[in-house]
Amino acid sequence: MKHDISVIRGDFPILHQEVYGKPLVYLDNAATTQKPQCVIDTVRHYYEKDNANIHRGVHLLSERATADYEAARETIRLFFNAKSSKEVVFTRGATESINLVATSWGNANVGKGDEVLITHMEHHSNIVPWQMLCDRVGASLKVVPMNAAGELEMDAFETLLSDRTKLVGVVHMSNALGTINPVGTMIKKAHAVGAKVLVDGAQAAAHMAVDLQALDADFYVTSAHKMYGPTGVGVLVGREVLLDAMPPYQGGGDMILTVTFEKSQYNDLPHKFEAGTPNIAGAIGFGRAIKYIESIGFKAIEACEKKLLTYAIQKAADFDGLRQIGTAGNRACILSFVLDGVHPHDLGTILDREGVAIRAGHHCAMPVMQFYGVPATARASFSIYNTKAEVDVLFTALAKAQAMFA
Ligand code: C6P
Repeated sequence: MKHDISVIRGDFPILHQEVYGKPLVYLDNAATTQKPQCVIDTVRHYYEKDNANIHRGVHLLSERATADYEAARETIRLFFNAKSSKEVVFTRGATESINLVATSWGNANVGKGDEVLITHMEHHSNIVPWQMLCDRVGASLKVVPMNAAGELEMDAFETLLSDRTKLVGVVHMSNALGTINPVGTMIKKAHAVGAKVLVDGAQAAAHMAVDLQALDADFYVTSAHKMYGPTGVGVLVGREVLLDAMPPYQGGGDMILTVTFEKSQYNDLPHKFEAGTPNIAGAIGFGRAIKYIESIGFKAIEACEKKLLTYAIQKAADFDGLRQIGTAGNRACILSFVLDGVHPHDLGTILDREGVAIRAGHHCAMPVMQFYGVPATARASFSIYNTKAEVDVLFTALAKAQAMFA
């Protein structure tokens, strides 16, 4: 479909407001994207017409809620080209998905002397659960270094891989730098030494097509709220044979077939990993968000977002005193930077008064900040509804901030 910016902006009611008397320029999409009306309507419709618990009731509302929840799972399966809906586990989001794998798969498959290999540009969500696992079982955490541009050192990656490597955890697209990592190549090399691979797709999934069968990842995780969907819901897409062999992550309702005081028999996939009442409205809203992405198509999304990023990068290069943090050849949608003489937090506050929402901080990627020797960066992150005119507003506001601190 053609990317008609005015139609797309019209889909997002929140964008049409003023903050501090200025038109809102929302450039914090890596933190969370805004929601189109169709997603808002879907969640609202669920609560107005269908609200019931799933997989339990014999009444019509429960049947409708269950059918919509499972239909959302199928939509997500098709979107990621997973082999089976058994491979699509609803979670609270990318963070919970990684914790699930690190706990359930990790406890069963990683032991003393083994290694977990992650990269220097991981989000804390893809560092801390592995650190916790290594502490529990006596394994070591190894880190693939990156270069000054914010690209992984692939030679070092190959050197670090060995038959001790049990798992490689890698971010598909860095939230702090925008770098898109060569995950396909990394998966092949990791598999060659017998390691499994978890790809953190929290940022990537809204910006590029992900074909999990082609990619051959063992685990892929993401969050709906970065893909125009609701907060508090996401998925773990895992290889069926691995998920099947993994013990449950949490015990409770819906994840069992039978329970006696002596023993419980666990439910089939994917329900084995969905203990308790899930975020039903969220999952259904996630399915609708994916249909929304599909209605635009990644060809149009990538073309428009690339134009916008190229424009922003050029403006940044021409801006005196601005240092870009992360200049990888293959990157998407993120402009991370520091401005001479202005702390990123002050910058965030001044920009806010100009109507421009960015994120300032360490972006839950403290090792990236340590690498560049900065406490924080300012980060503008773009989405399908942003315009060049908004990028201009950002840079006008930056000039104002610079002048205030001069
Ligand atoms: N990054 C950002 O502003 P959750 O919180 O579970 O939805 O997603 C965690 C997560 C995992 N991996 C990556 C690459 C991420 O970017 C995030 C979330 C937000 O950059 C909030 S810190």
